Amino acid sequence: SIPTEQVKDASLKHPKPNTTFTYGTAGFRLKGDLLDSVMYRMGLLAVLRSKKLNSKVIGAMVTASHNPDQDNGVKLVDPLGEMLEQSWELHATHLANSADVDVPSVLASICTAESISWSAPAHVVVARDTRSTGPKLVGAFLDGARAAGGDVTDYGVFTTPQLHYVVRALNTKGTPEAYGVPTEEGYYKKIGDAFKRIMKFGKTKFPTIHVDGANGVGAPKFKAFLPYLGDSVSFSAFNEDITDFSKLNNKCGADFVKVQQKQPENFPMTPGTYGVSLDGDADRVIFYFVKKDGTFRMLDGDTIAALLASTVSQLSQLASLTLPSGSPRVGVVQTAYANGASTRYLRETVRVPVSMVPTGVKHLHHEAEGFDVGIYFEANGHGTVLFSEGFVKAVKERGGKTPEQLAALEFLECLTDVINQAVGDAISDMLAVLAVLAYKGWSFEQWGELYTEVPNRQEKVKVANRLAFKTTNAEQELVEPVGSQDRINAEVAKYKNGRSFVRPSGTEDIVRVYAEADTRENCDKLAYTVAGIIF
Ligand code: 16G
Ligand code: ZN
Repeated sequence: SIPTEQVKDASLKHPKPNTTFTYGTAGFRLKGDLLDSVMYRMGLLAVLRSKKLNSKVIGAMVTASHNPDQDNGVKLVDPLGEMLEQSWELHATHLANSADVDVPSVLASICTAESISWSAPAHVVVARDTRSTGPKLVGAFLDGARAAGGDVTDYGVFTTPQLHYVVRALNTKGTPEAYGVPTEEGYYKKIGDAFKRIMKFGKTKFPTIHVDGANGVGAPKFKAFLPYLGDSVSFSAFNEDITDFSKLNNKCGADFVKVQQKQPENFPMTPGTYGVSLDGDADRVIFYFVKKDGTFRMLDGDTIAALLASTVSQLSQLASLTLPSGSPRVGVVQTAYANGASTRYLRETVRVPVSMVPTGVKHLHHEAEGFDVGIYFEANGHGTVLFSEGFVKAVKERGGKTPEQLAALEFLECLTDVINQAVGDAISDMLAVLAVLAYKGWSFEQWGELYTEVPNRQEKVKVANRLAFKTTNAEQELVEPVGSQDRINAEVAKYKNGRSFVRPSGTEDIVRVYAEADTRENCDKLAYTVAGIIF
C-alpha cells in the first residue's frame, strides 16, 4: 500500500503556496518559484500513471516553452509520447490543490478511482529545458517519484520533443513498433541518418540556413545534432546564449517572429538569407526570408502543412500507393487560427480533407490519428505528421515499378523517419521541410507562392471575466455571452473573405480576437469592431 508516512514527510518539505493550480492546455504553467509543490506532486502522480498503465514509462517535461525565464511549467507525457490522457488532468489538478497533509489520502482516492494496484512497479523519466528554476524543480519532481517508490531517470537538459522521443522509444523497445534507441544520441542518429538518405534526392542548393535558437535549449541541442546531418545543407546558429537567462525567448524565437511578423534581433538577414526560428523548448518552428525588394516574408505552420500535404498526396499518387484499405487517406488538421487561404488551398487545390479542432496539441494529435497520413500544424509552428502502420508498411514494400515510383516510395519512407511522430519537433520539422523543398527543387520563395495569405490580425482583450466566454464548433463561434456571435456575424458579413472569432485564452487571463479580410485595412477594422463588441 501507499508509503503514507514517507509521502507525508516529503510533502511537508514541498509545501503548497496559497495559489490555485490548473492543469491546462500545456500542463501547469506559472512563475517558476511557485511550482515546487506542484513538481513534487507530479512526481507522485507520474508514478501512479505508470502503475496504472502496466509499468509503462511515463515522462515529465519541465518547461514554459516560448515564455520568459521566470515562468516554468510541467507536463506529463503518456507512453507513446502523447500528452497525458485528459481524464487524468483532473487528478493532476486535484492533487496539486490539496493541503499538504492530505496528499497521501488524495493519492489513495486516485488509486481507488483508477483501480491501481500499488504493488505494480513504476518507471518515470524527467527532463527540463534551460530555465534557471529547472534544476530545483526537477529535484522536487524526483523527491515525489522516489517517495512513491518509483524508479526514476533524470535525462537532464532536453528539448521537449527529445523527451517525448525517449518516452516512446523506451516503451516500444524490442517490439515491431520500436521507435529508436532511447538516448539523446539515438535520437540524433535516427533522424540524422534518415535526413542524409533523403537529401540524396535533393535538387536545391540552399544558401546557408540561419537558425535562431531563441537562447534556449534548442541552441545547444541543434549544435549537438549538426555532426549527424551530413553536409548537404550548411547551417549557421544564432541566439545561442543559454547562460544569460534574461535572453531566453527575448526578441527572438518562433513566437516572437510569428507574433511580431519580423525577424529576431541579433540575426543577420539580407535579401536571399533563409531564417528558421525555434521556440524556447524547440517544439515550434517558423521559417522566413527577405525578398529581393527588402520585405520580410514569413512561412508559418499553415505553410508547412500546405507543403507537406501537397507533397505527400502527390507522391502517393505518383507511386500509385495502395493500402489494404485502398488509397491512403491523407488529411490535415488545423485550428481556427489557420489562415483561410491555407484551408481553401488544401481543400480546393490539394483536395484533401481538413478538420478543424480546438487549440492545443492534444486535440490536433488525436484528430490526426484518424488518417493514414495525418498532418497537423498550428499556425504558430507546432505540428507534425502521423503515419499509420499500414502506410509505413506499404512504402517499405516498394510496390512501385518505374524508377520515379520507386524514388517516390523511398522518399516517403525516409520522411517517416525524419519526422518525429511523437510530438511537434522544431528541428525535425525543419529538416523535413528542407528535404521536401530540395526534392522539389524549390526555394523558400517558391514555397511561399503556394497560396496568398488573407490579411489577418490577432488582438488580446482584457475582460472582467474570460470564463464568461464559451465557444463551440472548434472555437469558431461564441455560445456565451448570448447574442455576441450574431453581432460578430453581422460585422463579418460586411467583408469579402471575412472571418472572425473570439475565444478565451487557455494560458493567459485574456480573450483573443482573430480577424481576417480581403485587405489589411478591412481586417484591422473588423478586428477592432469585434474587440469592441466583446469588451
Ligand atoms: C499551449 C498549447 C499550444 C497552443 C497554445 C494556445 C500544447 C502543448 N501547447 O501552449 O498548442 O497553441 O497553448 O495558447 O498544447 P492560448 O490558449 O493562450 O491561445
Ligand atoms: Zn514550445
